[in-house]
Amino acid sequence: MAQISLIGAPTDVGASLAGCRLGPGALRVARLASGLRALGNDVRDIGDVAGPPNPRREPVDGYKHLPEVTAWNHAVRDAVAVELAEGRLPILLGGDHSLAIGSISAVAAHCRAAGKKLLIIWVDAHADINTNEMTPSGNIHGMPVACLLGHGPAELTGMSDQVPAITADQIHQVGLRSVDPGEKRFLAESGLAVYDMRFLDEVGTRRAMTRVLASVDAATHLHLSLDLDFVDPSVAPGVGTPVVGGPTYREAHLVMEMIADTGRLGSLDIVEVNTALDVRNATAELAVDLVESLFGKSTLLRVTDLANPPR
Ligand code: B3U
Ligand code: MN
Ligand code: MN
Repeated sequence: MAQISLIGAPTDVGASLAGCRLGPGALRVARLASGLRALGNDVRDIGDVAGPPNPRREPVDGYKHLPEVTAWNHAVRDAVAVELAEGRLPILLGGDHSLAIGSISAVAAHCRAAGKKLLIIWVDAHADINTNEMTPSGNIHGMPVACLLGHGPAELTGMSDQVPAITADQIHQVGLRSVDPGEKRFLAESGLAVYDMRFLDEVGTRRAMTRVLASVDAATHLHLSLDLDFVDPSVAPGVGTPVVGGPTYREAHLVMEMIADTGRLGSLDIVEVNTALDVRNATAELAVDLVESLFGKSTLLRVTDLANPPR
């Protein structure tokens, strides 16, 4: 059982469309806290961090809303750091995916101080590894992975205790199916592990996740960055940049269940739930279902034998 802290960051300053600023409220309405409590966890909702409104300006130097994205990320980084220092498991309720810069910067610094091995699982339809030179949109929610790897404006690359905040071997991406031309090159050059949709189709979700989790041991801190546009839009319609051809409801659950089985989840981002585009809060409810699986909800009582995982 975990001691969980919910941290809301109601903003869409990094996104293409407005609406995911309503994500934290939608996740709370979908009963995230009580769902986690029902599984035996201690849950504290610290409320929402504050930041500037969405000015809806055009990009400057290839970045849309850089000062606002920076301010929100400072608030998120500081709140996540406080909860980690108290030994709690922070769940960031986004908000758009640019907020993972602040969240993961705090997690990376915490892991270095605590002597933990950080592994980030980035579950997304997109690679989010654009720079201001490659971006087709200027939206910073398409850039957090690049910023965490040290490619981006100093305001965003310098959020952790060192630059870069993480190295490419610390991040595995799952579910990609929309990658821009510059991102493809960057991914190839950085050697980042990518389990794209073709890989999931050909090899299967279970075998892909077995590989993702192969290095996990007792010293590992797993961070899951869950962009809801990972799931097929037929199941998760409430996202700003839906991409057809994503995992089904059950395939997405298997990803969560296999992470749960490791017992090593240390922090989580739930991002890009866009209530303005959603259908009867279905995407927020899906997110809560997925998070319940991530925290061990299962149909049957299960005894996980990590030494002898099923092949
Ligand atoms: N790669 C595109 C689209 C995108 C990235 N992340 C989201 N959409 N959510 C971009 O604008 O960088
Ligand atoms: Mn994303
Ligand atoms: Mn995405």
